[in-house]
Amino acid sequence: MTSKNRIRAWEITSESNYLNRRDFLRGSGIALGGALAATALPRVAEARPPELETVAWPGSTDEAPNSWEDITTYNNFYEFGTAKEDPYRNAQDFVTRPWTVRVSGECDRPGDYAYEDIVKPHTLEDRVYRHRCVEAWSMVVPWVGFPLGDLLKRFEPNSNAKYVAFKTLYDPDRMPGQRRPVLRWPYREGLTIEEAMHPLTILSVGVYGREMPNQKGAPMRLVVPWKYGFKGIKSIVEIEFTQRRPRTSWNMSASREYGFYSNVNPEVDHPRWSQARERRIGAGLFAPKQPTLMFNGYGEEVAHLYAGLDLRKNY
Ligand SMILES: Nc1nc2c(c(=O)[nH]1)N[C@H]1C(S)=C(S)[C@@H](COP(=O)(O)O)O[C@H]1N2
Ligand SMILES: [Mo]
Repeated sequence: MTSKNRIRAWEITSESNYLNRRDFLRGSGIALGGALAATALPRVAEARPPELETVAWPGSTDEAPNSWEDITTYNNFYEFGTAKEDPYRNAQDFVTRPWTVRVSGECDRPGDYAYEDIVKPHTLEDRVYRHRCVEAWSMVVPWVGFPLGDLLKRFEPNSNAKYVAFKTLYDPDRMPGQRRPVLRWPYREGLTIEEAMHPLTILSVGVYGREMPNQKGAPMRLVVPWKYGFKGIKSIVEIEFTQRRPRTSWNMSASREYGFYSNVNPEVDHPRWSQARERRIGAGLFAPKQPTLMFNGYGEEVAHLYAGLDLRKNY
């Protein structure tokens, strides 16, 4: 079934609440601060991205997704600024077509692939995942995507491919945050080949049944639900199969704080704060923090990937 002829859980819950709330606020002229902080942001010209044809993924969490507004106005995307609302403000005019991804390294089908070549052969699924940032906040996001492994297999990785490295676009004219050395650009991330092939790991091309909003990582980004959010590299232009473990941006800037694995782990604190609890964005100002789950709640599916590893050392 496609998105045209069925109602998805979030269509009856959060998105329509979101629309109603916006209409209500517009009608009444009330500006609510604090609890609805995002609503009080000065509006920028925001066009809703086009709808996509999708199917529901049976494994989605049944937690209520965050509103469209939460997931598109509270973001980390340092290429567009370091404040949470900067990507919403500064990425609206970012043009992501045409878009090319360079595939290289230990595989038999390297080359430059257009966005369409990458996405067209795959069935797009609505996958609602918990999303946990290392800053101890979390959301529930209705991603649109497909298993990254299904894509990677098309490039025919060889037996030397032990890791997969990703890079974000480097273009300071289009990504103004790159004019300052906040990170060493381009943003880089990496996974072991087993992590990259795991069926929960998706290449995401949208949220809420629509194409990816720019501030969320258009046109395509990684989503690894059992890892801290920073592993989810946005606006990918390079995929490389490597024999050696690739360097990653946050590890390069603060290796004591950000390891290669970055599995969500309530028992291993960030050196500067506890990781035992998290604040659910949108739960309201006075909502208590909730306990963080090992592997963000996906342990049954992924713990075997780390059998025998000391997770205190391999953070
Ligand atoms: N290219 C790029 N990817 C990135 C980031 C970034 O600054 N640049 N921030 C990361 C961090 S820290 C998080 S928590 C998630 C945030 O994703 P979201 O805005 O969809 O919540 O994106 C990750 N991917
Ligand atoms: Mo993050």
